[in-house]
Amino acid sequence: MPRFQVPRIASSEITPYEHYMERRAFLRRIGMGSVALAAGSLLSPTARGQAEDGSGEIEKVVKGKFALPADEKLTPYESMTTYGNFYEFGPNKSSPGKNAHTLRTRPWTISVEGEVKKPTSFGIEDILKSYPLEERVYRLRCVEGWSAVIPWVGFPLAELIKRAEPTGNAKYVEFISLADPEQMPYTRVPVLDWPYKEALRMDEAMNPLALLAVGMYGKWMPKQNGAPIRLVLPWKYGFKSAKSIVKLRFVEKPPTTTWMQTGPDEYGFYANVNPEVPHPRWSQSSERRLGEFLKRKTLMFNGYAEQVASLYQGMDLAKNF
Ligand SMILES: Nc1nc2c(c(=O)[nH]1)N[C@H]1C(S)=C(S)[C@@H](COP(=O)(O)O)O[C@H]1N2
Ligand SMILES: [Mo]
Repeated sequence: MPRFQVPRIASSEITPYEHYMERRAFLRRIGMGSVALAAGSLLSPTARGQAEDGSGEIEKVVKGKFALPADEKLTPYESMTTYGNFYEFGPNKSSPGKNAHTLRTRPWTISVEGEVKKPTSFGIEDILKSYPLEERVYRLRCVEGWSAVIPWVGFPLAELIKRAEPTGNAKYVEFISLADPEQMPYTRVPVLDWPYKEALRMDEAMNPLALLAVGMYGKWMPKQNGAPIRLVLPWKYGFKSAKSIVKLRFVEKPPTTTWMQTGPDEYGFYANVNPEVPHPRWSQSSERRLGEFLKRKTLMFNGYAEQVASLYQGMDLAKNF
């Protein structure tokens, strides 16, 4: 993964979380939520499950138990939709924001296969009807050294896995992204080995922090951020959080993921955020939050040690990076 410069965004552009929540509550009261939040778009608030991506406020979001970390501010929506990685749409941080509009997210089917009692598939609409959505403010840290704080909207991955009824042989779960050359121009080029694949050990996948996200900032997921459904694993480097997922496969053997295949010495299976284990080409001890000037120290497990450290007890994290 090449390394790029993090753009500097004036701190005056960052909305403090309380202001953001107040503004949203206010806009909702006056019935203008989606208008104002869609940055000028004149769409009326869309019914749940009928939304277009990146537009329309999501109704009925429960405020989750994960609030904004103390002393931290939300990353501006504008930065999160114009800066990021989604290699199916191009090699630069600005590519997804420019190119992802060709992604078609309806109809969208997710299949569940492998070590499950009954392989099945369901549409995104079924998913949106089946799981209550909650908001969780999570840090995200990219392996390249930039980070962000984002209010995601989604539901626990564990809930979907429970309903899939994995067999006793299911030790890992793979997440496979869409790779359609007609919609994703860079899947015609061997930038990576398509489709994009990620995986978790079952106990990691069942951890309550692991989220399947369908929106952010109170709105449906923008295409460039992985619409209509993506992973969010806040204790791991950003590349583990696969976007635009079309398949979950339960398997017995440890799977090879896209980035392990691309650079086995640089990207491990676990990819836990760890300031003590440097990437072979750069340190992981500090990070620059999008919109901030000074670097801050990177926290073990990105600050989520309390929730996840027990998963890795007894493992040598310098070897299992
Ligand atoms: N399918 C797919 N998922 C992906 C990627 C990608 O290139 N393709 N990039 C990953 C990386 S490296 C990061 S840092 C995050 C960025 O997500 P964001 O743009 O929403 O911050 O998405 C991850 N998920
Ligand atoms: Mo990343």
